[in-house]
Amino acid sequence: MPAKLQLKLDISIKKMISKRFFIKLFIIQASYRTRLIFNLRFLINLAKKIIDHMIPLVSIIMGSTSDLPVMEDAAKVLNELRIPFEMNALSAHRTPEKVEEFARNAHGRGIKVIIAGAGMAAHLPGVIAAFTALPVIGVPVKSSFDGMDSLLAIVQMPPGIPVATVAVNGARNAGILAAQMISLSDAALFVRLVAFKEELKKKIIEANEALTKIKYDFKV
Ligand code: C2R
Repeated sequence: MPAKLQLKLDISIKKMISKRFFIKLFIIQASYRTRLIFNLRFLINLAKKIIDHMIPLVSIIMGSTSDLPVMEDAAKVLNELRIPFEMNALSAHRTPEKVEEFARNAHGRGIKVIIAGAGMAAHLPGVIAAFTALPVIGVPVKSSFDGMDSLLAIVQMPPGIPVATVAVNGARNAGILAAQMISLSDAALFVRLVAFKEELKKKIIEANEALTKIKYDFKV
């Protein structure tokens, strides 16, 4: 084959190869781009779904909506700690079947901790604890006898069916305790709780500074 013809042939082959190479490269790049866009879209949609349909981890139950002024302290602290929760009124006395149904299904719905508050003959937390192996935190609500009736009804559980009882009207502590339980398997929440406790220290330091400014003749 004459040298000129050979040279032309070589050039056209090279051109063909480089064209093909670039086309292939373009196709590969395009497929990666679409895959990346697809993955991003998938992640954005997932995040939206999680935000829109948060699954509650804590269930706050109260014997009556008259307990709400106390029980909303639990809701407030769970909100501060960014823990999804639900809130409902149920009564072991007035709606016993509903209490059983709720307690039996709570674990299956993804609930990790139940906070149950009630006043007077406060059987609600104990009855819930009887139907589920989930941890139940009881909040004695003060409505009569300074809350002693509900405190004793909640705290004096028979062996085998514990209810972690907080102080009378101590719904905020119930919320914090629930968060601490959940943080055992949620490292980010544990970090938030450590920061939360640090804030409490600051409050006492500030309170002591304020106390030093109060003057009495005999205060040293
Ligand atoms: P109302 O204000 O509705 O009359 O209720 C409630 O928690 C509330 O503090 C008065 C009080 O009754 C309490 N209650 C219970 C239960 N159901 C309602 N202790 C229960 O099932 O234990």
